[in-house]
Amino acid sequence: MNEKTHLEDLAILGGMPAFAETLHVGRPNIGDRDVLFARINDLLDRRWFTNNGPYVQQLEQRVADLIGAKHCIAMCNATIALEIAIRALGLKGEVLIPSFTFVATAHSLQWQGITPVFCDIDPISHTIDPEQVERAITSRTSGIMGVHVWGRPCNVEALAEICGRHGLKLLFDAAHAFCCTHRGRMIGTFGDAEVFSFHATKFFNTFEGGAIVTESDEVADKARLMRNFGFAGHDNVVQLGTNGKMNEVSAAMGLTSLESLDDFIAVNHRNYQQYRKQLQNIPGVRFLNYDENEKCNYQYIVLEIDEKAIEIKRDRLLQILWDENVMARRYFHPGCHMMEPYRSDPLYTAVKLPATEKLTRQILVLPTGTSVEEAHINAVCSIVRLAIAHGRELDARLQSAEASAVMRSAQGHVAISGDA
Ligand code: T4K
Repeated sequence: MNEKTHLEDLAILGGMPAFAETLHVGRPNIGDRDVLFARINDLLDRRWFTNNGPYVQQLEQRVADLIGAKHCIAMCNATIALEIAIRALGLKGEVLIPSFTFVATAHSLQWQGITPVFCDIDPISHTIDPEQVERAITSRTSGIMGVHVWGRPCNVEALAEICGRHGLKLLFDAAHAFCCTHRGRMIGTFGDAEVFSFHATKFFNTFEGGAIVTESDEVADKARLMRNFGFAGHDNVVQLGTNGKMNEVSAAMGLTSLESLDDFIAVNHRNYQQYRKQLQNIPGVRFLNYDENEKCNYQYIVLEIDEKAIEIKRDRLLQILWDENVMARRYFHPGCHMMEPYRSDPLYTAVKLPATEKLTRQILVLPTGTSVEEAHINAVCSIVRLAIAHGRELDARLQSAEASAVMRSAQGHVAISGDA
């Protein structure tokens, strides 16, 4: 793939796509294959595939040690882990959450008849705004679920203080924040419980997977029971439960990936610095920085495109990148409150979240991870820079091409109708 310097090079104007093979956001990182296959062979020999097997137990211990948390309960994915954490904490009624998050955060509540109450975010940190949270508390509120979006921590102190004052539970959706710190302390150790995602698209993955981490023996005990149908022993079901168990192949992947964690972070950090060098000084584009004094997984390369300051729309830029086979993403457009079932529910008609709605029109997430190389980043950045530098001309040319296409299709329609 080559860097692009002239408008005519762009695939959207007829040039060759920069990438023959599609470049994705969220390409999985893979540890040592031989070690993984050896582990899978072992579990096949053992014929112990799931139900709290030895690999799952090892993974839980290693994650708990890494985080410095008392308990880690591995799950089949983070969505089920959130649902179980919500029940184990006894949340009910209303729970305050951001709308600027992956829809699983909201669904995990709604799925079990709890009302997600959407609060706006702080436009700089992209995390839930404690002032909005405080204003949204009612007599039905039982808790707050903050989301450490992009692995950058919520304002945990302010949220904990509000929870303390109002007697609320504090849960964190830490899906993005494995191996990140806040003020030097590992994420996973805040609030009443936190939930990680180990989905394929996360920097550390178990194919599908997730975990609840907590300091509370009570929450951990409940979560373990709920993960396994409420079984407290053979034939002894002591409460309602579901199936949230992680299987042994996933745990084998997790144990193997843990051994390469530092390499994954080093590659992500290098990619992040390279992107930052090339994109941080473009007027109208805010490059999202990570605090170098904290540990971070650098899994998300995030741009905020200010459509008023540059003369090309975010969605146009997205379309240009897709035509180059760069599948950039606009997480978390359009915001949970604009998705079903929330959008059509009269409960949410009056919800106005200006900071969230503005941000969802601005975000562009670019590919990183161990499958992304220096030359890829140079090519992606050259496309972004070229499109932005010639925003007005590009937009005008594409608009006129689109208008001609509409005209041609309308004429074709008339001709066909005429034939008939
Ligand atoms: N809370 C938050 C804040 C979250 O971000 C998430 C998940 C959750 C909770 C729930 O966690 P889990 O229950 O999933 O453990 C993706 C992921 O599917 C989702 O896990 C993740 N957040 C979200 C941010 O991203 P989509 O809808 O973007 O998935 P999809 O299929 O479009 O894949 C994303 C990109 O990754 C594509 O460009 C292709 C690439 N990809 C994907 C897979 C699965 C690969 O290259 N290989 C793969 O195996 O949601």
